[in-house]
Amino acid sequence: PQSIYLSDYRPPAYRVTHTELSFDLDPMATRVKARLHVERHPERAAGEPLELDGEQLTLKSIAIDGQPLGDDEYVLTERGLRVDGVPERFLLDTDVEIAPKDNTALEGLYQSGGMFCTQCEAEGFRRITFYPDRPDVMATFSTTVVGRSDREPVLLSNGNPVERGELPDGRHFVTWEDPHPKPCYLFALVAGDLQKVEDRFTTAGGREVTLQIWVEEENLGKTDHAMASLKRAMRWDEETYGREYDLDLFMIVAVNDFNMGAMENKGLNIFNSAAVLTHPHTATDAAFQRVEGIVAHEYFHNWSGNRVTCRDWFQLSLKEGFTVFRDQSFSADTNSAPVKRIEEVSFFRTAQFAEDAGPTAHPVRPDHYIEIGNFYTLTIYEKGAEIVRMLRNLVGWEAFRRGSDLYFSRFDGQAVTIEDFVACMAEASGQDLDQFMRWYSQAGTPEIDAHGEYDYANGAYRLVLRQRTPATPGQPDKQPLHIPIRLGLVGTKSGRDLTLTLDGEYLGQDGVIHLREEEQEFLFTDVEEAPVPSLARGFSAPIKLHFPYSREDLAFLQTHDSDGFNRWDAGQRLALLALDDLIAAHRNGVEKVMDSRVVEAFRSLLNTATDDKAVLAEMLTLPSEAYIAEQQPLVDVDAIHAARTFVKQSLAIALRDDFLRVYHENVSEAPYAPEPEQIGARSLKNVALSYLVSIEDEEGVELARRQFEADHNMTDVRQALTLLVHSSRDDLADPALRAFGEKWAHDPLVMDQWFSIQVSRPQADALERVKFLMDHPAFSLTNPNKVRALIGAFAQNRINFHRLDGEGYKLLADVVIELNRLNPEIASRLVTPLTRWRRFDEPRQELMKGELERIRAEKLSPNVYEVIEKALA
Ligand code: B3K
Ligand code: ZN
Repeated sequence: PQSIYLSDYRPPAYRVTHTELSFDLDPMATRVKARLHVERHPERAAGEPLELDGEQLTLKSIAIDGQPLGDDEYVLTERGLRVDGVPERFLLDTDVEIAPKDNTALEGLYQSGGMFCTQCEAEGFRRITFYPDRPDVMATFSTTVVGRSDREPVLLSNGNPVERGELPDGRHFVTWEDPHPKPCYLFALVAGDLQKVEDRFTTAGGREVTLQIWVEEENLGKTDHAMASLKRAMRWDEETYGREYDLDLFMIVAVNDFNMGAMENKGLNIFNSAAVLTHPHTATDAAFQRVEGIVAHEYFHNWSGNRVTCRDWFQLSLKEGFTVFRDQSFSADTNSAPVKRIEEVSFFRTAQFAEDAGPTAHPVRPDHYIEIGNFYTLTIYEKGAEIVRMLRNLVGWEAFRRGSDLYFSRFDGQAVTIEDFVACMAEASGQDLDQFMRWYSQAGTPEIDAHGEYDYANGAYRLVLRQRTPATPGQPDKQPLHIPIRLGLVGTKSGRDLTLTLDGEYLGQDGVIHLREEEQEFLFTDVEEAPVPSLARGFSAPIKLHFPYSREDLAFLQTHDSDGFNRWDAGQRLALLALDDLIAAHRNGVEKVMDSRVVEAFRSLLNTATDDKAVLAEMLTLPSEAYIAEQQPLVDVDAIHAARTFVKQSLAIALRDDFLRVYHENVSEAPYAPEPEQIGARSLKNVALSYLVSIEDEEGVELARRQFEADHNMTDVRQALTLLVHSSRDDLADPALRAFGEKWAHDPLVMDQWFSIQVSRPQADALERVKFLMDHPAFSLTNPNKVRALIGAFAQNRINFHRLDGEGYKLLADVVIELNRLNPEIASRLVTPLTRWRRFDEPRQELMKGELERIRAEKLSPNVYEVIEKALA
């Protein structure tokens, strides 16, 4: 496989202005007829050959302007089709055959259960028909779908239905027209025996939009939340970004077999059923929130992605980073904003930091790739969103909104670049964003070493910041970035934010300083008392910030910082310091002693009234093993697990009565609603319960058992079941698991949870359980959700995945080898934990590397090949 380079970009030789498609559906032999209205691109010379992408297509016929081409008038290659000597402007007709039923990669047209559906982004359309499969070719589409009236009563595609009718032999057809020019990656088709739930939305401009969610019959009761979320998102985008919907129909379809969360096809979003279906008894609070976020994300793409799209796939973050930022802002507005930010950042710092520090690290705008499917990453999405957030903060919301308006109006209907986007922001704000652009081209997480001192005599505080970005593959030397640091100086006497005066300029009590040099000094004057600095408030930049805080400083910030995010972060830092000592103690075989400052900090949290219970729940949550590992120079899996367990149990023993009280204070019989207040109370109660069960406190275990039995909602049931299964009380866990498994055998999304809970348990039998469950009738290697629920969840089970006998690694590698053949996109994602082998001790390194080499010896898909080569480089 060959790399593709951003620097090689050229406009296409030919573009397509209008695309007519007709599908005659059949599981093993679907016929696809395409008529493309083709013309030479004005920037390209005349006489160049027409080159179309096409994979796994059987060509039946081809004609230009109605004249069939003979075998010697075109060339079929491994990648597609070439025709020499085409006119300046012509109609191209092709007729191909494809086999959706055999399509286990779930790209292109495939069957999920009995239904046909498509996934074209990034390069799946080339598995449907011969086409210039690149985002800078934008055409209007007219699509006719023919199916069997009994098996496929519903036939959907993009845009509006314009004609339908019966055909002989029990077949029927529907024709769809999409008036908005789009790249083929936004094409969609769905056909099957589906039912719909319908609603309406009137846009600010008065357009009456019909909203439909299409599901299999048994899921009809699970669409309310997605529909409500959709309407909220539509209103929010009007009010916040001035963006209105532009068709009379908006459809969402739920499918069970789907590689990702969802896909923003124009007018016909296709969703992984896990990202759309909810019910209080089957979905947790987290799932409700995820559905809301994904529904909004896909809807927001209608502008940031569809109306204005990417020129090439190197620009992927143009649509993804911006759209993630938009969905994050939406969720923050609809839920508890501080807790949303805490969740985002804690995930980001665990998973994106690890990616940015590993062998597959890449810039937010990569400059080369082998397989674009490997670049739907946390870096492109989440770090891209952090960059957009920094831009918003740098230029301020009003200029950002003007920049956004400018971007949408200037580039409507076009395929553009990240420069185009940032240029709009620079133009609207008058700011120079040249240095800022380095965030897009430079991989790796910048580290800031900070120190400060208070000058009592002059009432000044001197803060020194030094930045460095570690080398990443292909980028040994890094340039300084423009890093906005939002900060406060918290007075140690008053406990309040002091006013910030920098170089005579008044910044308020919460200001932003700009680090642009490798090292910079900031001298704050008129600082009345000695402060503790609260740095990078709200995670104002995607950086690692080191400051030599004492534990007293951190305990102080945890109670006094006016920034909720940094209060939480101070607690995390304090816990990490204690964990560090315990990790060292474990390694050295020394007795572990709990840091009483952490206990006191928790005691005070548990005894201080709060109106945001969700934030309190986060503050009572210890850093995860994965996050702790991120902080270590070399990961000691067992020591981390032992230290974290020790801290958790010590807190539970010391504060047992407080946890018990908090539990009881937050039990509620009120009917379930996925609303912030209820969610906060439930998280708090469930965190308290997790402490109690961690020491197998009799009363705590009994509460968990009762919470499971009460069967009030899935959040509570799942937490209770998880705690029991992860404790050593198999006498309670086994019957509960059995009951749950039997009760929900018919519901694949609940069975996913049932799988995950079991294989993430810390007990030594987790691996055996994985093997056993792989033979369970509800498991299937061809269903990505099942693979994630069972194999993916096991790979996150740190002590068991990293077993010293290497059996965890071997199991993962076996599955990767199998999936490499069936579904390369999923295979290359699944292999990620093995690629991080350099982070572990010598014996584990050898074992992990051994498995990577075993995978490398296979005949690999480009997806897996690219990842393995990077991992072993
Ligand atoms: N744009 C899709 C991702 C599709 C990736 C396929 N390899 C989902 C999203 O980001 O909204
Ligand atoms: Zn997206």
